[in-house]
Amino acid sequence: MFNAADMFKAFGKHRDKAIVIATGTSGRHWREASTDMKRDVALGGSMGQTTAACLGLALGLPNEKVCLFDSEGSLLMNLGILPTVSGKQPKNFYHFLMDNECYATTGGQPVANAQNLDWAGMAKSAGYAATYHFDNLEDFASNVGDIMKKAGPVFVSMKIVPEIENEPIGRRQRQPAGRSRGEMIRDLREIAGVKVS
Ligand SMILES: Cc1ncc(C[n+]2csc(CCOP(=O)(O)OP(=O)(O)O)c2C)c(N)n1
Ligand SMILES: [Mg+2]
Repeated sequence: MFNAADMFKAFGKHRDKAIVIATGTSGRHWREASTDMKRDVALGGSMGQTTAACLGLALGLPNEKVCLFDSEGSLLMNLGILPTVSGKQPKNFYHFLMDNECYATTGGQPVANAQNLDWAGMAKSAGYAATYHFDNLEDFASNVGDIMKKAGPVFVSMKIVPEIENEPIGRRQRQPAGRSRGEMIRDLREIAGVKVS
């Protein structure tokens, strides 16, 4: 397993102009690593829906690379999205999975059979163009540059150290406010070249 913060630092060197969506407990570390906030899209707590939303972004913005940092509990809620992605073969879609083997946000409840799931294998048999699995930072860091040059849909499974939240939600330290939804949509429209009069 490796830390999300280190993983994001390594990825950030190869991000270039990609649009990045980081979800799950560990997704917050992307904020420290990102150097282009205008190309970061926040999807908040849309558990089970993030992968489909990002497929939509990739299909709608075919000239932009779309990188999703997904979480395994969320992906499990909508596993049928894997063949849906493959059926569309979006060349610009990079699907990273931060597999921490638990539902960290809600207290660390175990994900069923987490130690034995072969996520890259599932993506491969669903029809992704390229699939990878990493359980240490060194291998990830030395391969991520080449991965970002591959034609998608690419799936990258990573074993990530869980950062379990045990405080009741109301007592948790609030994350500093990022951009508002309106600002995010304005930036996406600019990227897409959509003019609003
Ligand atoms: C539809 C739905 N069900 C339940 C929740 C509550 N919930 C928020 S995060 C979370 C756990 C998410 O686990 P995972 O996707 O593995 O991300 P992690 O917390 O491990 O980073 C749950 C159950 C939710 N937000 N939406
Ligand atoms: Mg998880």
